[in-house]
Amino acid sequence: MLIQKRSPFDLKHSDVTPKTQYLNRRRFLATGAGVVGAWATLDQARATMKLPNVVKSAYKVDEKVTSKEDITSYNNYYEYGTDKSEPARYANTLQPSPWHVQIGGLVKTPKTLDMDAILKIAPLEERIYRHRCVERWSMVIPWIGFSLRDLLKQVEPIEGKAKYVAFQTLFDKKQMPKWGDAGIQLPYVEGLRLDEAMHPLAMLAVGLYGETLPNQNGAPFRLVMPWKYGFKSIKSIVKITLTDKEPPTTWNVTNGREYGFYSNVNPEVDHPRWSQAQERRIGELFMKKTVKFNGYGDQVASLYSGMDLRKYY
Ligand SMILES: Nc1nc2c(c(=O)[nH]1)N[C@H]1C(S)=C(S)[C@@H](COP(=O)(O)O)O[C@H]1N2
Ligand SMILES: [Mo]
Repeated sequence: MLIQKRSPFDLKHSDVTPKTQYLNRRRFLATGAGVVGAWATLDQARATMKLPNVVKSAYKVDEKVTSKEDITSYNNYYEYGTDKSEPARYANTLQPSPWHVQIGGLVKTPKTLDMDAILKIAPLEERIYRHRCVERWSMVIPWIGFSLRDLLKQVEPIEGKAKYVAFQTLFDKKQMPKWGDAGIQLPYVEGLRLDEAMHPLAMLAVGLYGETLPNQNGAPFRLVMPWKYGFKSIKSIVKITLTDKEPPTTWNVTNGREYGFYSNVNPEVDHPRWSQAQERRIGELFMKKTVKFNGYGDQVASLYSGMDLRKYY
C-alpha cells in the first residue's frame, strides 16, 4: 500500500474524528450512568481535531487565559438556545463539514471557498485576545486563525465602491431545531466598515486551544473582533458580501435602541439597561474595569477619529 505523506494543509476538515475529552467523562460520571443520549450529544458536539503548524502571534495579551472548559461551555449562540449552557448541549446538530462560504458583492473576483481553501489562505496563528460580551462578562481566548484582510485581498474589493463587509451565519432549521427560541432576527447577520475589516486585528478564527472550533464556538469558522462587543463576532459564516451601504446587523435590527452598528467596547457609554463601566472576567471573583476599545485603543482608536461614539454606538 502506498502511504502518502500529507502536507499539513492537505488536512481535510472532513478528517475530524470525535475526540473524547476528560470534561465529557467528568460530566458523564457526574450525571451517572443511563444518560447515554447526553453522552453521545456532548461527544459529538465536541468533535474537534488538532490544527497543525500553528505559529504563536505577537497579538497576545498578558492576562490569564480563560479555561477551555469555560470557553466551550459558557456560550452565546442563540440559534442553539439562549441559555449560556445550551449551545454546548445542542450545537451537535451543526454540520461543519462539508462547508462552503460564498464571497461576493463589490469584488473583482467572487469566490466560493471550502474549508480546505479557507485553511490555506494564510499561515495559522494563535492569537490571545480579550473577549467582552455586551452582557458584561469577559474572557481571554487563545484563538487560531488569521487576519480577515488576507481573505478579503483574495477577492479584491472594488476600490472606491466597496465600503462595508456583510457577514451571514448558516440558517438551516434542520441543523438548528431550537432556532424558534432565539427571539432575534435570523439568519444572524453582521457587518463592518471596510477599514475596520482590513485592520490586522480583525480575525477569522478556525480554532481555539490548538484545535478546530467546537460547534458551540462557531464551527467551522467565525469572525473575531476583539475591540467590539462579542455579538459582532459572528459564528459559522456561510456568506461574505462587500457592499456600498451599511449592512443590517441582527442585534441592531432586533433592538436598535440598545445595539448599534459599531458596538465598540466603551465604558463611557452605558447600555440603556446597565452600566458598561465594569465586567466580570469568567473564572474571577471580582468585577474589573472595562477598558475603552477593550484595551486595543492604541491600535484601533484612529479608525474612529472625529466620530461621536455616543452617536455611533
Ligand atoms: N450566529 C451567531 N453568532 C454569534 C452569536 C449568536 O447568537 N449567533 N452570539 C454572539 C455573542 S453575543 C457573543 S458574546 C459571541 C460568543 O462567542 P463564544 O460563545 O465563542 O464565546 O458570539 C457572537 N456570535
Ligand atoms: Mo455577547
